[in-house]
Formats: sequence, C-alpha cells, structure tokens
Amino acid sequence: MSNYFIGDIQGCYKELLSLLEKIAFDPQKDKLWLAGDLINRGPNSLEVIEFAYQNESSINFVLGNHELHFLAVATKQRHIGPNDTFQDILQSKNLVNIIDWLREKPLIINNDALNFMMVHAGIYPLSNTKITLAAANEIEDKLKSSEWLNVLAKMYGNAPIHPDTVKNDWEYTRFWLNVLTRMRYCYSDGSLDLETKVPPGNQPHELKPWYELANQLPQDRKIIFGHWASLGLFTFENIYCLDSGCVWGNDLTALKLEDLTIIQQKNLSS
Ligand SMILES: [Mn+2]
Repeated sequence: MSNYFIGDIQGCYKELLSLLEKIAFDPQKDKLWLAGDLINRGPNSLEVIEFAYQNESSINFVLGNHELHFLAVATKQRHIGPNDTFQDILQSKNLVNIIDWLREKPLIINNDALNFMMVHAGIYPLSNTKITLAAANEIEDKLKSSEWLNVLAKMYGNAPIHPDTVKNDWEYTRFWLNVLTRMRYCYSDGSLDLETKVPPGNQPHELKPWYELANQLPQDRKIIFGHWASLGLFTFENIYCLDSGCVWGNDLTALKLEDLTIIQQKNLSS
C-alpha cells in the first residue's frame, strides 16, 4: 500500500490517467491525496470529478479556489467567468450530488498517522496550528450548514488582509478562505497580498512567500500544497508545492509519501 500526493489537476484527465498508470495506482490498496483545484481552466473537469467521486474510498482531497468558485457558480451566487471551463459539470445529470459531495470536503487535511498537513494554497505563517485548524473547521462546518450559500456569496474579495482587522464573522470567513485557498505572498507584518502570482525572486521586494515568513508553521510534519503554478514543483525543508502547471502545458506531479520519489506526467496536448 502506498500514498501519493498529487498537485493541481485542473481538468487534465488524460494526464491524470497516464500518471496513475505510471505509479501503477491500485484503488484497492493505494491512497491518493489531491491538493485541490481538480477542475477548471483545463479540458475535462467533469471526468476528473467523476473519477474522484467514483473512487471516493481511495481518493481524498482538499477544496481549492476553483472548487469553491464552481460551487458559487453552480448555485447562482456568481456568474461564470470567460475563462471557466466547468460547463460540463454544470450540465451533468449528477450536478446536485456533486455539489453536495463537494460541500462535505475539507479545507485542510491534518493526518497524524501519516504525519502531514495538506492545504490548497497555504498555512497562515503567523498563527499556530490550533488556530488554523479551528478556522478551517469552522468554515467547513458552515459549508455543510444552512449558511452555505452565504459563504459562497460573501467569500469573494481580498479584504481584510490581516487577521487583526477582522470585524465580523463574514470577514473572518473570507480572510481564512483566502489564506487556505488563494495565498501566495505576505507582507512582513503578515498582511496578505492576493494579486502577485510571479515566481519568488520576481516579486516586489516588500513581499515574501508565505512559507518564508518568521513563522509558527508546524515543523514536525510535511506541509503539502498546490495553487502556485509559477512556483512549480518545490521543496523547502518540510514544505512541498506540487502544482507544476499541467494545465499550462507543463507537468502533473505525484509525490510518493513512503520514499519521497517524484513521478511526473507531461501535458499531453502541448
Ligand atoms: Mn488554486
């Protein structure tokens, strides 16, 4: 039995199947841990979602910004954007089940047995693990509750950018959703910058990647994330970014937990 972490798939179903063939994935024995953004921007969002849905006993994943955006569009809280490519899921006969199933998915997986924490974008570097997990759990509960449509309607926007300026429940929800599913860079005081997407080294000098801030990040376990295609496959101490930009013509990456081998599949259309 093996455990594999896989970065952002974004509808690249052909590449997912090829990657699973390379690792000889056996759904009876192996487990996949996906870092979110299974869908959108790429060609086959519905196939990826159906695959994850049908193999639920062997596939775990965290919600990414694209799953949350899909939920907002599917429930008419938001208009579909010109670059969104999940019309296939919106037209699926299984849409209602897919929506309810996504609502149950976590924002963070903190696995003590396998010693890792997985999140789509990042862990807030100036808060301790307890505060971060409590925030994630609170929002997960809201998404499962009757308040879920309000979460989807009110999650858009960049403010507040610092936890000390949070004034109410909805600002708290938006701040933490932005941390968990959109963050790349922070200012040194811990304020979020949610616009800069360039690779580290090219950013304005006052910004640092979230994982470089003087921090309270857990040291005793692997931290796995995706979301940052321009960072690409990256490791820094116990921290691993697995978004290697398959949807942008690059690679889909799997990291095997047991021996830390990297297995990649190139984009098959480019
Ligand atoms: Mn993302």
